[in-house]
Amino acid sequence: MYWNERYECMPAAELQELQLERLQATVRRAFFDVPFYRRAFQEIGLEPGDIKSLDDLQRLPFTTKQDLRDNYPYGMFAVPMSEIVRIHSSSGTTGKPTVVGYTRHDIDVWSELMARALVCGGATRHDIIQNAYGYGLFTGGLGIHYGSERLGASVIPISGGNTKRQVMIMKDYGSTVLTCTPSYALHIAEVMAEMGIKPEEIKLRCGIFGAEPWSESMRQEIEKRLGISAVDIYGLSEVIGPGVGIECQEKNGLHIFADHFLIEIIDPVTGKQLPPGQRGELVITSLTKEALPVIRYRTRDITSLIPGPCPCGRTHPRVARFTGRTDDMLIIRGVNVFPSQVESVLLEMGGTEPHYLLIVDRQGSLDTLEIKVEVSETLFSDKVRRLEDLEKRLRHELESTLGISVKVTLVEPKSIQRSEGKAVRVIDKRKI
Ligand code: DLL
Repeated sequence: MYWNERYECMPAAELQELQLERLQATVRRAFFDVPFYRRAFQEIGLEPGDIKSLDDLQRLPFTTKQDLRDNYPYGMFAVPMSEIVRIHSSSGTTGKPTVVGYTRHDIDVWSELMARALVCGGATRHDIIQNAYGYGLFTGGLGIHYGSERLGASVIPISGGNTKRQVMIMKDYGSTVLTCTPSYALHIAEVMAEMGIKPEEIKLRCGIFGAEPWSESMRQEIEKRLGISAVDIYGLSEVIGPGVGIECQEKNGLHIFADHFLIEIIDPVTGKQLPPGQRGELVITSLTKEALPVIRYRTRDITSLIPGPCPCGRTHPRVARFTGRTDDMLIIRGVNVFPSQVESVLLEMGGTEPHYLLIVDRQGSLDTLEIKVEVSETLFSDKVRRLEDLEKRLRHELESTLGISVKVTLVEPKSIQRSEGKAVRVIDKRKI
């Protein structure tokens, strides 16, 4: 049930002591080995010795993605290049990608954390793990791969894409765990159904899905279609990659591995820490990273701390399912809209497929939101009346959830582009 019980279930006081010791070492390393941090600390008159308690974390300045970009590619590294054994980078959908580096020790810690994450998510060394996260600069593929090997499971390094082959291998090789983005899992399920293969004919029992936001209803949909139990895994390249946090079998929030990552939830506007239960931006400080220590890194990911202990026995803090990023929140006619809200409505209503696209545009001075959604095969061939009814019901439900008027366009099954990695859910024509 645990990979490393001593650390995963460490009593709170002991964990805090370890965190403080590691925080002080990280701050020292950042100050002495990264000119960017030294300058940032000196600007506010802060010295490493000033960090005397975990509360002093709040005295440290934030680090942003822009800081990494300004120091592109290697300027934030705390070790000489001769110590770097691996380079990855973030997906970089906007602007220059950020480049991250790992020492041999970093890779060792990452593999260990990934093994821990896989066990927490339900995998064992007896599993056959079909790893359909992309291998390459993206951290998903190699992160899961090294963790699976550390765990001692049998990993199939299939990477993303070639979906029919994914299904064939899943069936023939007897894969028991699938790792990929939730949107790709859904696509695999769809192709499996097209190939006439039923969930009972495969050995898959567990899915470890992340790298993009997904709703609780999407989990249920994927679980049903593949006949598995699915958990949510979180991470980001700037901090390490996958393995920052994951759900346990309780499926009630993601445990953040707090012996390696110190977390805060802040109000993204004021920068002040928020109490458990309140949604805000997740900020992470790495505690053991050598090559690229990050101090109070603003992830832009939105979540909240879940108060109280978890029945699984792990003492590490839990955060709620991510609702999106501060920068993928759409502001439409002054109202905040997250694509995940649309996803929940569509899945709860039924009659449609969980494939959708939000198209934001501007007519004159007025923002418009069109939601394209695929209807299910049976309904599509049905009477026009029923389609009109569905469209009306969807529009009503979406408008009351989002608080703005929307246009719903029902489109043919399989007409929205499928994802093999991170799904594109929004086209904002106002920015083009
Ligand atoms: O997506 C690392 C990863 C790989 C995580 C495999 C999980 C599984 P990046 O490409 O740097 O790294 O993108 C990181 O993806 O800041 C979030 O916005 C988003 N993200 C990652 N996991 C989740 C999740 C990898 N479980 C960015 N829920 C992060 C919601 C997620 N968003």
